[in-house]
Amino acid sequence: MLSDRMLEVLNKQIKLEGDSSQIYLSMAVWSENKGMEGVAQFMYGHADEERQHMLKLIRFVNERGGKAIVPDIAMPANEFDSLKKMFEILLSHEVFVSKSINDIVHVSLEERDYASNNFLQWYVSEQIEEEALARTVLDKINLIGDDKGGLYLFDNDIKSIVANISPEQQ
Ligand code: OFO
Repeated sequence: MLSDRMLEVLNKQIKLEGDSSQIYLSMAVWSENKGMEGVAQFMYGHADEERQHMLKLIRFVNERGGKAIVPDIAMPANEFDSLKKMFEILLSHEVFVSKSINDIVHVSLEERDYASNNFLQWYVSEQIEEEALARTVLDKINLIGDDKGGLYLFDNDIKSIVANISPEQQ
């Protein structure tokens, strides 16, 4: 059985994962409108991944006898100054999500809820990958700078990142 405190922080995280999905979806739309098909594909795929993160938490809360709260849909930013700016926002969002997961892990220890602690380890590892991926992509964008040819290749290359994301990671 989940404690009230544990239930509260898990439900907050459910909302955060739902918001993440919306953020990526908005970035997918922006990229598609700018003709960056590869980036759009990456973002659409990631929006689905975030929804899976939300669902995994929902199922866990219910399995532990709590009541998962399905969050409202908040409208994310839908205009970005540049591709670089968009990926900077993405990275800082993932850093924020990692911090939130760490805080929940901390609560699970304080509550002596080792089942939740064990479950949350998956999110801890996932966040390491999410942050690393965002950093890698941003590094590539910084390397490209204003080179249009480089941007074209980048848009193509990012499709292979989508293809390499294994189903277990989603
Ligand atoms: Fe759910 O990991 Fe990104 O936000």
